[in-house]
Amino acid sequence: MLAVMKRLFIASRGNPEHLAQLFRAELPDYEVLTEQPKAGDPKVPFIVVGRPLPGVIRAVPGIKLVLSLNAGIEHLLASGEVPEELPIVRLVDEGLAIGMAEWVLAQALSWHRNLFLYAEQQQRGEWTPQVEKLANKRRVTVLGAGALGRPVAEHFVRFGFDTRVWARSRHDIPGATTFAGMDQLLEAARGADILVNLLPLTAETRDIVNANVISVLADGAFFINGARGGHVVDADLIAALDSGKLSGAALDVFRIEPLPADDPLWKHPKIRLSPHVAAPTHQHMAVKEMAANIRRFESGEPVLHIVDRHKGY
Ligand code: NDP
Ligand code: OXD
Repeated sequence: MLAVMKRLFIASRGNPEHLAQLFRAELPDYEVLTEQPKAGDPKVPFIVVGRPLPGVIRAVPGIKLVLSLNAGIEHLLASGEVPEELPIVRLVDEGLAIGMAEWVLAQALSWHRNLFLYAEQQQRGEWTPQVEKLANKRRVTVLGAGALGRPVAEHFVRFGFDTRVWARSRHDIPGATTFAGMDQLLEAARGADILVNLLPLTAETRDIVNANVISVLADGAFFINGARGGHVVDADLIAALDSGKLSGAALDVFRIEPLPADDPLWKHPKIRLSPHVAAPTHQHMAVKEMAANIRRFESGEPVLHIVDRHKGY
């Protein structure tokens, strides 16, 4: 057991009191602070952050571990607010995985079974049945095989889709065909009827969904983005929707959030938007995961889900 001070600071921009109560229930032996600790105060080894204000993390005396309230931590890395030597723990929990799977599958199945099309037909009072295919006649490619990509791919397999998964390293996902590395990106995406993006935003993955990748998809494919807006070259996406190369897109994330009122994505007839809600953080579940990691740190066990700064995720 390491001799760590049992103090935790929640640096949430909103009202941190609810989170503090949850932490107090999980870690009853801890002092949970919601006011910024200062130099000279007793040490506070743990900080829980969403999007911290400048200087907040560095001002915490004796800080040892930064626990992110988000799965994606590119904003923390880009901000320069977390000193190089300080480990960052990303949020990985079942709530996020279930939420993302629900959102992605809802979009994919709605497109696959022409529900978007029938909703438009209903507006016109039109009765035009489409040729309905079964899932095993559709190919899905999932970009990312991590905490969110893997369970999503497993759901596609369960439904019977011809499922392909692309990641940095090779994964074994029963029922799916897997691909690894930039050299195999186009092979993984080739002929896909549905492309799902669940990558982290890094220097390597920024702009990865571009005209090149879209060109190898099946004609009339559907694109689903639950990861980050910076993965997509919006001009290429719009051009592909306008030309019919893509028949539609479901977007939950954008380069600028909230999406500016004049952004063409708002009004595009083939785009379905949601306001970054695919996999919201369920605080009671997230707190359990974070508390378990704090206990691991305390007892000298390896902390889970530490960000690899070199890889950027
Ligand atoms: P993980 O870090 O668990 O998984 C990332 C996956 O991407 C891994 O399989 C990794 O490969 C792969 N990958 C990373 N870089 C590359 C690369 N250069 N080439 C190929 N594959 C790569 O992330 P999560 O699954 O937890 O989250 C994915 C993203 O979802 C988050 O970063 C966040 O942006 C977004 N998100 C969105 C939410 C929303 O509400 N819309 C909510 C939560 C997260 P490997 O396995 O080989 O390392
Ligand atoms: C996350 C998110 O990364 O909300 O957790 O997108």
